[in-house]
Amino acid sequence: MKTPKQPDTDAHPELLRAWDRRQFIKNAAAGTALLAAGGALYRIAADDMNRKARAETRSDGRKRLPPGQRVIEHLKDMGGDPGDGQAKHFRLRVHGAVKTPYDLDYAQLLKLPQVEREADVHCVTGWSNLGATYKGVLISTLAEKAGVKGNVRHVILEAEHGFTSNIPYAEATGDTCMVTYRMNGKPFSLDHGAPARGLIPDLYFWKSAKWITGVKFVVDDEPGYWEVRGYHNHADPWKEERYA
Ligand SMILES: Nc1nc2c(c(=O)[nH]1)N[C@H]1C(S)=C(S)[C@@H](COP(=O)(O)O)O[C@H]1N2
Ligand SMILES: [Mo]
Repeated sequence: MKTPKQPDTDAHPELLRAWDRRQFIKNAAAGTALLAAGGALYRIAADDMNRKARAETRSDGRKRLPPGQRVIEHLKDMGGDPGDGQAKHFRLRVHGAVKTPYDLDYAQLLKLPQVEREADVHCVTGWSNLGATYKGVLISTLAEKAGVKGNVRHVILEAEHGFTSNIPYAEATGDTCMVTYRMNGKPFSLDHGAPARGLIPDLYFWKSAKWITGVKFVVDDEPGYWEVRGYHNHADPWKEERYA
């Protein structure tokens, strides 16, 4: 990899401030400033973020950055069909092969045990967002309260307008998988799933249903919206399980 070179700040004095790395990475990732004058700078800063991430190893021994991914500083809006985004209309149905199905409104969701987890997310289109803090209720907490039957093997996240995603039960009940309503202390914007979304960080991000309306525990798998449209049923980023 090439060593970053300081830009010609005599010719482009406006780049001086941007050369401060933190400031620059922020601007570059927001896609705002400097692209015209600073195309080269943009690449340098991105190289730097990616080099750092590629050198890191997770506590589970996997590389921080899965193959074929590059780091960006914010979630990109990947679209989808939103609900109205309002907490007062939120209902989460917890159901399926369980002893006690139940509905939660937003206040009831907040009364369950809350967790905060730092997580990396990886979009199948090639971007990753690293180290954001998500707050919410673990899917394992929802499962426990429902009394999941012994033969359950899959979890279906359900969202507004019929979107679904399917996750193996053992993975969906992992320590970072949750229904989340805060990212870095802030509510999600409507584009990103307000008032609450699923979060399954260790599978490609399409599994993380925005505008979540239900968590269903099932015995037999039910491939979801993207899974029946050519995407991989499992979606492990470290195995590049992108397409079926
Ligand atoms: N309800 C719903 N959730 C969804 C989607 C969708 O279309 N509808 N798209 C998925 C995809 S393909 C991705 S990559 C992520 C993107 O989340 P973001 O827009 O917050 O980055 O949401 C996932 N969750
Ligand atoms: Mo996606």
